[in-house]
Amino acid sequence: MKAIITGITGQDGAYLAELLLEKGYTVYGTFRRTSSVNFWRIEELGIDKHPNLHLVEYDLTDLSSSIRLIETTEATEVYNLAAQSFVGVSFEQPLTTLDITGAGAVNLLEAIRIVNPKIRYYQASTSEMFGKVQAIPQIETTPFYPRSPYGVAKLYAHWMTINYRESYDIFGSSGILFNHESPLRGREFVTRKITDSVAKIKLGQLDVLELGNIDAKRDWGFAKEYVEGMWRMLQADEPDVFVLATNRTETVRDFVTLAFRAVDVELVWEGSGDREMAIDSATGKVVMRVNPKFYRPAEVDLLIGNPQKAKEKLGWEPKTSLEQLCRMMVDADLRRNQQGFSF
Ligand code: NDP
Ligand code: GDR
Repeated sequence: MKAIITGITGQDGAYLAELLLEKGYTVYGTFRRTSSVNFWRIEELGIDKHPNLHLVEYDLTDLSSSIRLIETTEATEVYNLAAQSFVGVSFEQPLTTLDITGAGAVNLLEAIRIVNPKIRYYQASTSEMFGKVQAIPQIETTPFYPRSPYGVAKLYAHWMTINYRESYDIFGSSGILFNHESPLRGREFVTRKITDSVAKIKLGQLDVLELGNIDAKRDWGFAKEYVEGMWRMLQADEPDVFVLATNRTETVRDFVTLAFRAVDVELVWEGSGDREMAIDSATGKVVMRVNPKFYRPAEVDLLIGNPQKAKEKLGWEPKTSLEQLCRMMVDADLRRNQQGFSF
């Protein structure tokens, strides 16, 4: 059992590598050449020196590099997790996002078609493809309406995966994953930005957390459980499309409340719109305020997914509640900030 994971330096790549190593796979995890590569996630999981983990330099935008990767590793499963995955940045860098997040997937599909069409391929699709949602909750057959260059690029990769399945009989499955978070989440994403800031405020290292649209509603699950779903998709008899989600949605504001509650701070909310803020009820200090600089040109207002198909066909279901997830993230950030480092 040999698997390639593109994007092993990311949140999901690290958890998936841990899972596959536990299952006895040899894992080829790809990373990009940068001036200082950061392996903090696989180090935190304690798998960076695992004898069956091979770190391979690779860029998804390079077809020849993709062909070599498939050829030299002789992998039987490919999990394409690499992406420019930050929605906010995709508005500033739409073409780079298209190259990596959209066309990059086709480099891998082409390499599979050329080198070994028997390889099973997982595409990291996203609830961002539903964008301006056409139904509540969203399921596999809900029409798509992406609202960002990221969402549009992911939709292209999603359909190309289906196209390669139908045209060349390649086992390509897409997981339409709703937001999934963890202590390994990047700090640019809202949940981790919140938990890291709450930890810093608790420790007296920061005064106030600034956020953009706190009315946005998201369906947040625990990343470690979602990578198990990815693996199950590639063990199924047939390639398919599956939604992984919790079927619960909350606002960013609710997540802020939960995170402060995890450090025993109850909030009082004041103002509205651009002037909304949250005050520590015990001290009277402003600990969160809205800053319009974090607004996006177009927003996804509400996401909530029904994972019934994954439950029935893959036996997958989420287990960790949002309260548990939030507390786990705040605890990890308290520990890291106490120790004086936080990635
Ligand atoms: P991260 O942003 O944490 O990780 C993305 C990974 O892609 C990093 O390892 C990054 O490397 C790598 N990468 C970026 N550009 C390239 C490139 N040109 N060539 C090779 N590797 C590259 O994302 P997540 O782990 O959160 O998500 C994994 C995948 O799932 C992504 O495709 C994301 O879009 C998708 N997804 C995520 C969801 C979520 O809620 N987390 C929900 C639905 C889909 P580097 O460290 O060098 O930047
Ligand atoms: P999202 O995640 O765009 O859903 O994409 P993100 O955490 O960035 O935003 C969630 C919501 O929070 C609002 N928001 C802020 N977001 C950030 N990052 N920073 C802020 O200060 C802030 N204030 C409010 C956003 O406007 C948004 O509505 C994530 C990524 O992992 C994608 O790769 C993935 O495909 C989707 O989840 C599912």
